[in-house]
Amino acid sequence: MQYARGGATDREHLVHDAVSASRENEGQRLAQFVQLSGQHEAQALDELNAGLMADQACISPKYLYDALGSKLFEAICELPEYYPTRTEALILEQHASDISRLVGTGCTLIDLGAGNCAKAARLFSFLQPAQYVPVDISVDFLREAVERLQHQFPQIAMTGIGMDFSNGLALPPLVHHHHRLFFYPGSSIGNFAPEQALVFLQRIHTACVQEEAANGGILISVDLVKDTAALDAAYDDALGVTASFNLNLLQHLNRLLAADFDLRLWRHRGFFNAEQSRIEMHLEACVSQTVRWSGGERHFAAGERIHTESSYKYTRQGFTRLLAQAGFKDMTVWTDPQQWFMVCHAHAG
Ligand code: AVJ
Repeated sequence: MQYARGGATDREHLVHDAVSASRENEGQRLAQFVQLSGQHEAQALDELNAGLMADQACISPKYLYDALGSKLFEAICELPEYYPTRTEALILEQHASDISRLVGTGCTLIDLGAGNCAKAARLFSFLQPAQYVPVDISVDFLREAVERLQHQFPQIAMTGIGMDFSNGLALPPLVHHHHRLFFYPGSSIGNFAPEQALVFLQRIHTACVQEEAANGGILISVDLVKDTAALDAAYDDALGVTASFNLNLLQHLNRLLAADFDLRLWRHRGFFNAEQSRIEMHLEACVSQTVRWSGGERHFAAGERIHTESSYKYTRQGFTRLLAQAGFKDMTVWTDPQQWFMVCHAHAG
């Protein structure tokens, strides 16, 4: 299969770089794929550089998801300690008919952070979307998943979009306005601090009602506050998969920045910070060392950390309040019997 490859451009906003479709299997429905460049490459490098040089070094969690990182995250989802994935799957399975009654059929299903697209695929038979629009930063990973899925569901028009939506949600015109359902599963909204989560939800709300489109809504999952031991275990598993996922970020930086991080000199930290109601992931220097990369260098003392992820945990009330503040109405909430995780549907108009 051949694709036109769109690289980063130096235009200011999200630019429609490349639309492409599979040429194999003429006569069969072809998945479209659009790659959007949200940031100058140089700007991204500046951001990484600034993060590494900050008093408290930090790197955005989006850098966890190179091709290997996306696979390691899939492995995390299989871990006994990592309850969110299976709990969400149970909730979605149990309430799929309720969801389809609220949403109706024929929607434009926009899947934010689609990854392997498995969660949305399980809803297809219930929702019968007219268009499926998986969006993910991990472009090659997504492209493969969409191709596979299009063969499986030839009746659904599929438009894969490779983009970083953390700074804006400018979708290309190929994405229908009619009856949009934004599906934001996995509790990924937790990567935003609550103030930023509100801004992001407002952007989704705007994207639902644009062009006077009717019937817009959101189907979103949130991880709930629970006892600390369960949270700690979920982000520091016995097998060390989360540790590998976190450490792989350094490997990604080595490639992006021509850095010389020695992965054996760093260790994973993952724990619940109750005051901030968030999981924090850090990479901690095991020994004093100097790291060099193209454009900078830094000395790290033993025990010094790079903050790589925050994953905010909400209460049911706290999160529905946020949705209401963003303009959403008619909330329906489903949880598991332990109330560890929640899935929420709300209408935009
Ligand atoms: C994909 C952001 C929802 O916060 O639980 C899993 C990422 N990090 N284990 C989460 C993650 C470590 C995950 N989200």
